[in-house]
Amino acid sequence: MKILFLEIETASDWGLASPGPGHLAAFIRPHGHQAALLRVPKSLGEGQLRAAVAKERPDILGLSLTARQWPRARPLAQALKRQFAVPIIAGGLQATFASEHLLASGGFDYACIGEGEEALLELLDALEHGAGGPLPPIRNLRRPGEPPPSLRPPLPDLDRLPFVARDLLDERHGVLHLSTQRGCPFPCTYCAAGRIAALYPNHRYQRRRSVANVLAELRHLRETGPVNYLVFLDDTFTLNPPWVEAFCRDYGREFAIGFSINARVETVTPQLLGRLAAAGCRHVIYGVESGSPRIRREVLKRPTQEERFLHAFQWTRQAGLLATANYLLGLPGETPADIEQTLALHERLAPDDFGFFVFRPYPGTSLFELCRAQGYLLEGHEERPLADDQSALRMPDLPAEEIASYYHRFAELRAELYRRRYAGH
Ligand code: B12
Repeated sequence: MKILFLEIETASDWGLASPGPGHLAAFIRPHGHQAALLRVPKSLGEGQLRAAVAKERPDILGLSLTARQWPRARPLAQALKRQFAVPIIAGGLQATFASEHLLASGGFDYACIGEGEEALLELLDALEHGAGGPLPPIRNLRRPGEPPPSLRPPLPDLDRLPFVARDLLDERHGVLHLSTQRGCPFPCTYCAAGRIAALYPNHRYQRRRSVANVLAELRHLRETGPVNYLVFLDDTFTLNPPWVEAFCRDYGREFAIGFSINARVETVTPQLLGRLAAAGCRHVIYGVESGSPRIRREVLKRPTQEERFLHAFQWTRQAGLLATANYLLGLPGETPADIEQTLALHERLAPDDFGFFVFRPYPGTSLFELCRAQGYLLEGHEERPLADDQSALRMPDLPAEEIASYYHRFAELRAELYRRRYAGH
């Protein structure tokens, strides 16, 4: 069977394609199935898409979806369903946490809930060997009009998985992306990553590859093509300090390739940052999210002290690493005074760079439920493609126009930072 994954693009070009299909392709190929990926940029019209899909002659179409991709994926899947007599399956967080809504759209035959490797393989095998009649139920796969399926346990040992099928990732310039773990143990209310574990109440979702397995992939990559820089995609790379120290020791001995990680300020120490820097780490990205202690504590469930942020940024710079801060704007219950506190914290942190994002409630998260309960969600919000500065919420104390104007203020601050840095004023 041949599965064609469609990468539904939402911005002009994100660079990297979704890694999910790369993991699935690596898993199914040794069983005799084929996988390819077709990027669907915004400029590709419906007719061109039809022609490109037809040329690939797939037996099944697969879409990996985040909330942001859904508004564009929905009409495209509906159109493809009318044109092609092949099943269409969606996976990823949108399919996992909004499966009923997704299947009710009429564009999809299956929604994959949670990890997809074994479920997709079982489906492809069943399609190949079935006589075209109805298929038996497959764990993790939900069909239209059916209740949620039972889930198989998470894959017990990540070291036993094949390395990601990198031909599907569309990486450029020798900048390669790696995951060393699945799952994040923190209960942040805005993030779906932490909610995945709750799908598996009787199993441990948090798993990490061994250092040896990660290094084996890197050796293989070095032999296969250029490796100029590594980006670790793990939500929090700095979990489990003994693992990180072992990685730094072994990686540092063998590789001289710079890399970036995501971290949480509570998980770093000057010692750990020093080890990371010595091993080749160049850049640490921290989620700061809000400068308001009330918002951090009550809304985000991240009761980090301001001092901790200041220390972590200081230690990061002292270790010779670039520190990036990410902020969220327009959180439920936020007031202009809270965002002013974010601006004030930003000034004190003085990060080397920063990202700023208008908060979007993602299905599966507790903030999504809170927004619904408070009546903050705009009518038809799921289907609405929103510009970067647009909020999906209508809140009495923080109008959407004010959120947009704070977004532009952050954009101006960033432009100013770069002007100061490179133009000297
Ligand atoms: C790499 C990455 C990116 C890359 C590429 C992703 C892309 N093209 O969409 C880049 C840098 C481009 C990116 C951008 C953004 N990202 Co991003 N990104 C990630 C990250 C760090 C890793 C994804 C990954 O490798 N997962 C590992 C694989 C194995 O897991 P998986 O994708 O869930 O796949 C498994 C299952 O879901 C399932 N599955 C997945 N797809 C499919 C398809 C089929 C057919 C089947 C059967 C099964 C299946 O099987 C897979 C294997 O078990 C995740 C965080 C995370 N930990 O997942 C965030 C994450 C996906 N991103 C997120 C966000 C918010 C964004 C941005 C909006 C950021 C921003 N503000 O600009 C943009 C928008 C992306 C977009 N396309 O619209 C959110 C999505 C939240 C949501 N519910 O929608 C996440 C979860 C981060 C977070 N915790 O908030 N991102």
